[in-house]
Amino acid sequence: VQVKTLPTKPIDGQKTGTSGLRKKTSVFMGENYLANWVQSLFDSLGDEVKGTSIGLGGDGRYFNKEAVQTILKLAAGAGVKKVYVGKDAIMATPAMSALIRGRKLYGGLIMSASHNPGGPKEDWGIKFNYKSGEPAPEKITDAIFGYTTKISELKMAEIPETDLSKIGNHSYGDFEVEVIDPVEDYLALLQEVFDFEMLRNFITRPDFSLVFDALHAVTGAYAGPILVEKLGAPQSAVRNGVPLEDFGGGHPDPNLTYAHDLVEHQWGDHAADFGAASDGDGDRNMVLGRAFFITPSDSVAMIAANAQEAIPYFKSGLKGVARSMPTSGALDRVAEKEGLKCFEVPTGWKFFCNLMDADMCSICGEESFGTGADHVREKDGMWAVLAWLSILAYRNKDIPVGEKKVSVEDIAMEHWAKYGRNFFSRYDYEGVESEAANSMIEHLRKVQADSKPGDKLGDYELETADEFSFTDPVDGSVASKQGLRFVFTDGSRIIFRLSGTGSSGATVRLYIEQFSDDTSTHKQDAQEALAKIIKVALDVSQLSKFTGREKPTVIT
Ligand code: VG1
Ligand code: CO
Repeated sequence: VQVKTLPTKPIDGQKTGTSGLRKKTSVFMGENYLANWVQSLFDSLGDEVKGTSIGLGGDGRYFNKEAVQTILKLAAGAGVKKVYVGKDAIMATPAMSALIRGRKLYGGLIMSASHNPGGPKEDWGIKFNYKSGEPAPEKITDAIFGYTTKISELKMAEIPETDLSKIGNHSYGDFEVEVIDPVEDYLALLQEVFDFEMLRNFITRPDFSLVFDALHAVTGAYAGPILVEKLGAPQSAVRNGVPLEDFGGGHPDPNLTYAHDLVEHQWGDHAADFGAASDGDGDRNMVLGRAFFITPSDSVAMIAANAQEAIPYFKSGLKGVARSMPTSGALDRVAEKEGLKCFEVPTGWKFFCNLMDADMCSICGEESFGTGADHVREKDGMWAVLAWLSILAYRNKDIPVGEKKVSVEDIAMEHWAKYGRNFFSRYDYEGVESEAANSMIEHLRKVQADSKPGDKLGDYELETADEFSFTDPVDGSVASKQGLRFVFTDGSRIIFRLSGTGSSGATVRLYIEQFSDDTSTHKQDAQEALAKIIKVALDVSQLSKFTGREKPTVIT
């Protein structure tokens, strides 16, 4: 192909956060904004990327289809041999991870701002996943950022627009584009992980019902082929199942606030036995029973506790488990009882991936509705849904139709009776002024530095206070300043950190956890159980004084 060299200039602020680069769509649509970042990515990969094949796709949001054409020109310009693009530019994040691994690709680009709203006035984003399907490690994202600050030219191949609406091959000289079905490889992998026959038998029972809310995001493209066609769920089980460029005006974030339709349904008269939702790019999940919420920190623990029995992929046991630091210790309790290693990493899926590559961890999770396993190197919403359905199917396989089944709530209550319950909640304060948020964190740093074991915060006695820092046990890399935490002698914790996925302003996250092994408390509402310690957290941080906020935007 003919490659044209175009002059460009560095643009400020192209630093990736927790998961890729996210900005307002209009920013990305500005002159060379996207091209500069993608060129910097290819520059940082250098000769290594020449002659390789990569994947490309996204969550269906506004501007993705246009962005594909720019990225293809730059890929060809960088000497990439072939790009596999999802039809209609669709590819869920875990599906991209599966594609990279399954087809041994060099890497893949995912166009998504995940759970952030989409549209011309909302957010856009892009992330790069590397060879084993994992989100680019900081070594790569730092290098990309370095290049964005000194970029001077774009190398764009002169190729025509590729029709993304049809599956098929396109050759432009020595550069190839193949438009592929975004579901096929991923579904094939899920069929290796789960017992689809057991799932189908269970899902088609006349006394079982399920609803899945795709929130008009990418899993709309997956729920039909997987849940309906393969597993026999009725079409009506899939809600908001058509991916839309603006997610129907909604916030494609599967939590109790933004997935309000589903929540209403599950707390209403026609609730299904099982309810679930996924986010913009299909890596998050929310699991509900009838009027019952499984907090993600519990979800990963409950899946880990049941995986060996219910999921063929884990039939010879788990290699280990891992959670992000703010995620509750429910998983640690399972690990301890079952004799498994449990790792604690910073927030962000990339920190799990070395552990998985080194066969040290099979299942991992984050409190932020991310759950997954080492079949891919991303959190995986549909995997979590099928994991829960597998547990239900397994537990109900000998219960005749019409008799009382084991419910989501039963599984949770039994789990807590056995391992104790880690009450957990997260308060998000979105759209806070950056300066105010930073001052609050500075204040907390001081409080932390001045505290010592035995100090009293309210009724709680401090065991340690620190700023979380992580040394990767596999490659020794260090990530510091990953959240301020106050741990009390009874095991309760309060944690503060700032979000790294916003597109403007700051989001303060406050995480609260408290353990109870007294079964008589286990039915309590988390907000009630945590009321006292939440007050301590708000007092110690002086959050309302710094941010002017009396209430969080989102509580999960
Ligand atoms: C948030 C979550 C984190 C998650 C990340 C990406 O990051 O807290 O656990 O890995 O989003 O998820 P932050 O820095 O905003 O707290 V996704 O589904 O938005 O790619
Ligand atoms: Co996501």
